[in-house]
Amino acid sequence: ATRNCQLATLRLSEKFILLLILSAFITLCFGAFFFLPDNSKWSYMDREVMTSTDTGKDQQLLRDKIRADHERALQEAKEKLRKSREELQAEIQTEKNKVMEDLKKTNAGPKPLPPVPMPRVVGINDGEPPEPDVKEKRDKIREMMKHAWDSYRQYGWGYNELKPLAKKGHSTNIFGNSQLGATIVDALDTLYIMGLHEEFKDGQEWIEQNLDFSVNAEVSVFEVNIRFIGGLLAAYYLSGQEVFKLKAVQLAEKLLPAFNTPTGIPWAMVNLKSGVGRNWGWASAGSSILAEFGTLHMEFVHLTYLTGNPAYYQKVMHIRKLLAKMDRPNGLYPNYLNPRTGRWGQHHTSVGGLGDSFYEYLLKAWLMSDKTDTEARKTYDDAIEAIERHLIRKSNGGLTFIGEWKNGHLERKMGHLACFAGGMFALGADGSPDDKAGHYLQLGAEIAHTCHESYDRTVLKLGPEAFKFDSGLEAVAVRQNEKYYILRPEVIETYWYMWRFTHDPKYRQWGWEAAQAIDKYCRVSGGFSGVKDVYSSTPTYDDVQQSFFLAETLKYLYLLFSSDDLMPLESWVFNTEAHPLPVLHLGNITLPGSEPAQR
Ligand code: DMJ
Repeated sequence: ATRNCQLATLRLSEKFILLLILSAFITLCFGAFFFLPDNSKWSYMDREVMTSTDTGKDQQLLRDKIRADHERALQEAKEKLRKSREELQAEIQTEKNKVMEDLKKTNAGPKPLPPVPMPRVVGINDGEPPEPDVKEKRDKIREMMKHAWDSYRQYGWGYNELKPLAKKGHSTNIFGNSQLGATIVDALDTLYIMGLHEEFKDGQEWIEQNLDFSVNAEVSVFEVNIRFIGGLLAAYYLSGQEVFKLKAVQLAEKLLPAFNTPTGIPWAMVNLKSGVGRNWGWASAGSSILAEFGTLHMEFVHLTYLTGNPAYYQKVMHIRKLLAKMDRPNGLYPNYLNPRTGRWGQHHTSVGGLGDSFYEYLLKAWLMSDKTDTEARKTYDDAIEAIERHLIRKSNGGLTFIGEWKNGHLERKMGHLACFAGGMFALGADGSPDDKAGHYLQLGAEIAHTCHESYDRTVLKLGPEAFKFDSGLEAVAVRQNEKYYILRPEVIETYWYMWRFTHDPKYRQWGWEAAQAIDKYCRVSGGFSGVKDVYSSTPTYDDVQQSFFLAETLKYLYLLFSSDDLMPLESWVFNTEAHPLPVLHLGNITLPGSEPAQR
């Protein structure tokens, strides 16, 4: 065995030596080819080429090309070798950057959206009233908008809001710690409707270049939806500029993780970067808020319409279905719902803060669907009936008010926010059951009157945040922390709807009173500010110009002094931040994911 092994080893080493000789020979041949003078090589190749073709001209061209390529490659190599190490490194870096840029363009670029027919967009220009005195008022409102915008442009540009006294940017926790230019997005459609096109273009440019939602910020899902998605969609429908649609969709995608809860009821807040959601610490037992998770429908239906992605529609319909299955104390919807357990939190019902726009969006879902979403209409009618029975009362002085229901007890207090309901009742009058259209229009008028009283009974002629109907008090605030006015729109919003449905001149009169009071007491050189006490003749300012002042308050005032053909209510439905979205003729269109729900 040992001998055999030795023989095998010997045979192996012989083989190895033979292999070595062979490879040395091959290397020699190659070397000879490369080290031979150029001429001898080319003549060999020429011969080869000549024998394989007959056309001498073509062969010459081919030879020239090969020669030129060879020369160029040699030249490039020489130049590279002459370059310093730094130059070479810089070149490599430039190449790398280019590759990265190309990669970014292909990966992170906005996904193209499917083309969908543009809904009918009518009445978006002009609206000049025939009466010269009304036109004058309208011009004044446009001037106020200019002052609010220009001040923000000068002192707060890119920040969410403006501090008009400190003359610098401002933000609140609803936008996380981000600077998302909330005022720009919120104001765009008002600028457009007022014909302030230069300002609109300026805002559009900022959005194109700066609005980026890949930020580590924990934002309010509701606020971002109504102000940003609503604002961007309205700007898109009015101007037709694709950028607004793309930004709205990018943002909406970032909100979707908020729905990852055991019930599908979204968290109040979501981190735009991580997608982690949570609820407000102050909300009853970790609950989500009715007016927040119930105020997504309009924007989300439009998102599904524009993207073809059924997810948005399905999310909001899931919320609706879940609510429909739940027991409601006295037929009322409590403001708090736990997204983990799917159970109501504290039994507190209000048409003001925490509840308000949930009811508004039921009605508007029906209007926005060209009145085909009858499920939404029915839910609205039932909810309003319960509200009328349990929350709406007449004061001793004859003022109709909407109180708040707290664990079986009616608190005779109405918030400024609840004043929007006058407009909602009027808007929902047509189409209400049992021929109650007249009744709801009347109810709208009574709420408008009460809210006007809450303004008229103050020193500044501006309404307090909340007012009572108790112990001889009628429509006045009692507690110091309820006496402020922060440029809110709700009362003016109701005046506008009432004006559209009745043309009673008192609504224009009341709107003008409010506009004058705002101009007199809230205007400062750096914009408009909220005031801390509407009962004090020497106003102290809160130093915030809220973005909704430009989105809503000034827009509703402007529309109040315009003719009805501007933004006709048959074609447009205003979201809760006054961003107009066109009616979708859902009788003729099937939304992706909507098939069973529409029947
Ligand atoms: C706005 O952001 C919206 O109208 C919302 O529905 C509640 N109120 C504020 C303005 O007061």
